[in-house]
Amino acid sequence: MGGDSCYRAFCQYLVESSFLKGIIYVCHDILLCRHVNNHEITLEGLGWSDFFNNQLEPQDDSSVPVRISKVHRARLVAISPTGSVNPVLYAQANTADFAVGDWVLVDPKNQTLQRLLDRKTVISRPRGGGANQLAAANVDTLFIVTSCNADFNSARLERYLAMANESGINPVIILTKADTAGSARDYEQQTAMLQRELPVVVLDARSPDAVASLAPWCGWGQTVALVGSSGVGKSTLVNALIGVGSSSFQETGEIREHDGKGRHTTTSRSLHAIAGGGWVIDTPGIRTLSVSDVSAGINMLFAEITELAPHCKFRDCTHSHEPGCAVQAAVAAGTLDPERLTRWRKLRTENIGTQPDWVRRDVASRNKATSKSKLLKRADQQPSWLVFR
Ligand SMILES: Nc1nc2c(ncn2[C@@H]2O[C@H](COP(=O)(O)OP(=O)(O)OP(=O)(O)O)[C@@H](O)[C@H]2O)c(=O)[nH]1
Ligand SMILES: [Mg+2]
Ligand SMILES: [Zn+2]
Repeated sequence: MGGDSCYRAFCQYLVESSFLKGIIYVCHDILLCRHVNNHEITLEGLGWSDFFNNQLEPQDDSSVPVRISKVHRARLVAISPTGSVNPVLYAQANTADFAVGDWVLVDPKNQTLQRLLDRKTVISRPRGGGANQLAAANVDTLFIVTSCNADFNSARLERYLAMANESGINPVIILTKADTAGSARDYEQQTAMLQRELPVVVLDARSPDAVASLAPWCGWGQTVALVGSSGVGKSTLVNALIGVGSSSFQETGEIREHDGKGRHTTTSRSLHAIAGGGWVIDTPGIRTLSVSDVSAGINMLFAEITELAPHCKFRDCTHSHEPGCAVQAAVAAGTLDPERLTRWRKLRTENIGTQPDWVRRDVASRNKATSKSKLLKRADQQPSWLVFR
């Protein structure tokens, strides 16, 4: 091999090698953190608001806020208006206590992490042993993604909706792969009936129009997160939002031919700048979703049942066999879908079943007002309102 071809082979190796890609990604992270599409990053643009500002104490004067963009096993990566930061964990801190999207205070001299600020919203999942695995924090809009194919499942979408409602995150259902479905309109109609005033977007995630369809929820200071099964197109949408040529490009994977399921291509959560403004969190595909402690979210999701319940003869009516049941009467009159009632019962039973014993006992003995916040305050614990299994 002559010198020239040796040189070309070496260049080819550099271009293809993961070593070089790694260097490019690191450089990109550093550059990206100062500018997004030539716009200077500001705290407010990153999602900072009065909610966080009001948590600052006089002793925080020497600290600066940064936003977590990646949580690795042993280290955190964060974004700040002055660049990329690797917060140094204090002795007792564990990376599992932090979520992508969290705001933390660091000492600007040595990047030592000072403290975690309270979250506006959070999505979490139990890891077993009572501990929760955090999926994302401080999310404004949850894009619940499913495809116009065998992945579509009303009961699963209702679970995501209950979880978003409970956390105060604005839900939007994204129906991908409209290009492969004969009747995307049918999927859209079924979805729109799941909750009042529910925004539903039908799209081909690979099409250039996808970004415009999602624009109403993305923008300066806004954070959106994508959740859904593996293979529905979450990372494809992230890539569309962050823009062509971005090196924080997410890997996507073909779905399996025999059953149409994804291959769990994305394995960690990450925060990315949207080309048109705002931030997007990509998450790994979820296999099965169970709920826990989402009573208020279920009531909002099934508003038509919630509103009928006070008209039942018995205050603790289960809407199954009781005389004078307004909900059963609505089913008989054809104004309430019996399948909705079945799904409501299943979700509610599961939700009550996963609550701690002390909550169930308090709910059963209806002695006095036992609002959820009072119960939680008493037990001095945060709700685990979402269970992924
Ligand atoms: N035809 C079509 N294919 C799509 C669409 N959206 C995504 N795909 C394809 O579906 C496959 C899976 O897409 P991904 O973006 O990797 O899916 P994901 O939800 O991120 O999957 P995980 O990372 O495994 O959770 C890829 O081959 C995409 O090109 C769409 O709207 N139409
Ligand atoms: Mg993915
Ligand atoms: Zn009833």
